[in-house]
Amino acid sequence: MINNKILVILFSVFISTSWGQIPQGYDLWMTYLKIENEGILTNYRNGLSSVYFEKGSRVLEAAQTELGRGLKSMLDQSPEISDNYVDAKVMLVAKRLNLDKTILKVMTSDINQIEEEGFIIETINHNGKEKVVITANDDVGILYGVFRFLQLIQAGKRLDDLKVLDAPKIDLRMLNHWDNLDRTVERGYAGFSLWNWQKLPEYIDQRYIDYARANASIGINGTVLTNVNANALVLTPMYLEKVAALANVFRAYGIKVYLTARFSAPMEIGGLATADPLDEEVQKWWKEKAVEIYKYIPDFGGFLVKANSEGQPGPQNYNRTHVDGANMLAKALQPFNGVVIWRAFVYSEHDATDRAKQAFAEFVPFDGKFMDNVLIQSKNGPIDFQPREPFHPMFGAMPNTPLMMEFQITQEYLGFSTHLVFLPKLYEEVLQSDTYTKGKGSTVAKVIDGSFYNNKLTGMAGVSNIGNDLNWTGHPFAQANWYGFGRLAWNPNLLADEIADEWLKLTYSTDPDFISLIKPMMLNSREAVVNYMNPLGLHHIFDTGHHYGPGPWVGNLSRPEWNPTYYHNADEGGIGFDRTPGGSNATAQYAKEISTLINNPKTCPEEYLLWFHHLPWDYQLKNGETLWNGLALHYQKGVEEVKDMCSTWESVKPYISKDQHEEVRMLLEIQLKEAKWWRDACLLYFQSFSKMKLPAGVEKPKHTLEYYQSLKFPFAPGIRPRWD
Ligand code: GCW
Repeated sequence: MINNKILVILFSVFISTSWGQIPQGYDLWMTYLKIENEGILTNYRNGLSSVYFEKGSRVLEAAQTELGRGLKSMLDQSPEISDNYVDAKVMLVAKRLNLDKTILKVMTSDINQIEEEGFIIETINHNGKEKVVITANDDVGILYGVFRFLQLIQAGKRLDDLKVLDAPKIDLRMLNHWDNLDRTVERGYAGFSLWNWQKLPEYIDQRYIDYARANASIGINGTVLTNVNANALVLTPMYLEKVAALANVFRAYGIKVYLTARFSAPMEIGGLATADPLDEEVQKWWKEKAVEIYKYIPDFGGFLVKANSEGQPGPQNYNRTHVDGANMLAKALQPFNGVVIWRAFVYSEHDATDRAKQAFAEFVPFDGKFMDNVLIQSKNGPIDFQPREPFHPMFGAMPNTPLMMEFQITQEYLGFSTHLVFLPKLYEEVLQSDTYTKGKGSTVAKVIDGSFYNNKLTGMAGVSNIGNDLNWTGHPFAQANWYGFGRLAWNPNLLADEIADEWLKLTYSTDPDFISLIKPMMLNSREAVVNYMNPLGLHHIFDTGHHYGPGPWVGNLSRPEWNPTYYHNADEGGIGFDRTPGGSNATAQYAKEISTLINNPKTCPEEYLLWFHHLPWDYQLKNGETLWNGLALHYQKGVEEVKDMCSTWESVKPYISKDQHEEVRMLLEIQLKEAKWWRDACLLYFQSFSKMKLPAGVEKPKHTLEYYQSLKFPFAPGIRPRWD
């Protein structure tokens, strides 16, 4: 007994000191931190003491609940909810059509400018009283308005002069989950899939609701539940019933559900002998499947398809084209306003041309041939979500086809969930790249938001980094990537700087000293990872399969373009992939203004140097260093930058809780260790060709090249486990 008591006491001491409470982070950027500033608090409390909130739908109910939750938590106040519109003293949340004429008159925002899903938040003076009005044309606009309002309060904006008119610039703002039905997540580093298929449809996990809230809070309005390497079973009644239960939860937050359609499904679950898109039986099968799906989910969004890519079945198996395949599915979904999102991530083992050229070559000739409810989804760069790639030349080259952007939020090639890398910096770089297709200023953002070509449909997808880890994303700062993706899908012209600012205030602290220390660290983190992994345009030199850590020496895989050696081409003569007219001529896929620049190594931006050129080790860089020295110094710089991140993090101890601090501190240690690993392994390997000494300032590697080559990680996360 006595022993037990001692044990209990010891245990509780242990819990309260070293383990702390439940790890922070479940609430994401919706923690609704208590406002500490007394002046602001009083302003809010008075200004929000009574609210009129229009009723009538589940979306409005969700919005009202959220408002209550946020105000309670930030102000410790539950405003009186008045049913009577006229009585409401200080705040009105209602659709514009239902607003009183006298109110409409005093609003200074141009109320006719509210677009679909958009909203106005404005402080007005009505009959001598100040009131905050949140209004929209549709329910989801109100929901978005409420979330924005709460974010403004958290950021400390005063109530007296609110005036925000905002609307999404892109129609489909979606997460793509690469979640398998066995709950593993391809390239997932934050646990297992959120979707508990076994317990659905009866059991609704609170996580589904919180997931929907988080997405709605940043304007995400679509989710693809399943992996693009698809399993046809999700289209069978047993699963559709479960999908319907999720769709039902998400509907209250303005989110539509989409599924991946395995092209061979008519054979696998339909018993047909073929999946040929021109076969009438096949067409009929998909039409009937669509009817069936819409019975379960009346607002089903549509299909996402990976076809004829990395072994996935597709129309080319029957000598048909992407157009045949996509349009067949589009016809089946058209009666229900569903869309087909057809991926352009294709490359073939039968095609010896530069992989970077293949998607463009396969799709551009089909410009204008797809049905109106088809979008072509292209990754941001022509290879595969590398730490840095030039923008995909398809953007701007298909004026008659809606092109949808696919970014990767999960960090397959960016340090999994242990490296702090603020991805909006990467997204911004891509979105602000100039395609020159309609002269200077033809940014990728303009291509995808439709302002250029007046696309009927526009979209942006992010491959999710979410799993069932307590904090959703593994690394607390990876939450910022989910957040930032949503914000950029809403407005592709937002700057990474603004996004970092918003996220930090909502997540950690509004203290300006804290922000001024941490924001620069976030903004530089992407460049740091480029430096310690893939500097000067190097790419795809990751260890094979799991992509964990460096593997530039890998050269024995069956498909040439799976080998890092294919991409860096290092030999005694030099390093890099020649994509100029003397090489693969991939540069010709870009507008003249760009190709002229990048074809010449002297004018090619150095961050893309080895992406486009094969150059001798003693090639002189702009700063006068040899290519070899420059490479080594970049690797070293990356390591130094992570060291700086560690010391910056040390300096913010006073601003956050011990647990919050400790969590990121430990992760940064891993990042530093791995940055050194990348530097040492890559430099030793490339040195075996350059035969040159490491320049001054670059630390000596700890181990031999053989040591780094011997490292194996059979259980690295993110690959589908094989049970056989
Ligand atoms: O980069 C590759 C990934 C695969 C992924 C594929 C794709 C879902 O390594 O895991 O498959 O891209 O985007 O289809």
